[in-house]
Amino acid sequence: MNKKNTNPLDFQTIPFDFQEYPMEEIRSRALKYYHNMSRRRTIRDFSNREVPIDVIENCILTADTAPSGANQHPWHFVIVKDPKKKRKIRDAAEKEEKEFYSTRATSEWLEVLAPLGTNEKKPFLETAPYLIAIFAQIFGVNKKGEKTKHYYVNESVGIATGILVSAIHYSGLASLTHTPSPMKFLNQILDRPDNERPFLLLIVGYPADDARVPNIRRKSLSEITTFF
Ligand code: IYR
Repeated sequence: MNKKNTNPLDFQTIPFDFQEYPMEEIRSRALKYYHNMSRRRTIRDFSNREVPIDVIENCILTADTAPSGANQHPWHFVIVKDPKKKRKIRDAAEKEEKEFYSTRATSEWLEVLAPLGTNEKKPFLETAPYLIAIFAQIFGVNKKGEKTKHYYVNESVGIATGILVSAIHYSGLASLTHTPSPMKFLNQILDRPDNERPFLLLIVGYPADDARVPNIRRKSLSEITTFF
């Protein structure tokens, strides 16, 4: 029989199944992962080539392994394949983007976007096989219908999204992190409740055969780090 728990901090634990590798292997895994992730690019020219749903499902299960504040998993993923829904999302997003590019964006903002060649046209919202709308649950709702507090929502959903982007790339597909702004229209089109705020729209699929990407560079280690 288990000892009775009298200490409130003595919550139930299970042994940790840590996978230990020899140091040479750790080195080589770190380098290989880096080389693999270096090949990831955000693409905007998508093919309409099909992607099996089980691949998407496994990438989402991978995203759900993300750490989250108080282990609350404050995220919800809506996977959109239905052409009618995609059309509605494209129409709404292009309406907002038109506003953004013609009036809302500051000239300073447009200047930094110029090298990326983005504009208000978002054909990929219909071309790509899947859109994944990621929602952040800014608060929870318990069984009695009462609001419950969620902690570190942005950090948690940001990490889950990063893991999702990485899983999609590792699987051999491409993605685009798209943030039409504002994107509240996603709640209405995708029938999500008020406690969920659209966080990001991820476009997933294969690149078009003639896809091109901006000629940008990544930063060097010394530009992004300080060691003590
Ligand atoms: N949401 C717009 C603008 C845009 C903003 C940033 I910051 C980008 O890195 C890319 C685009 C759009 O999707 O076109």
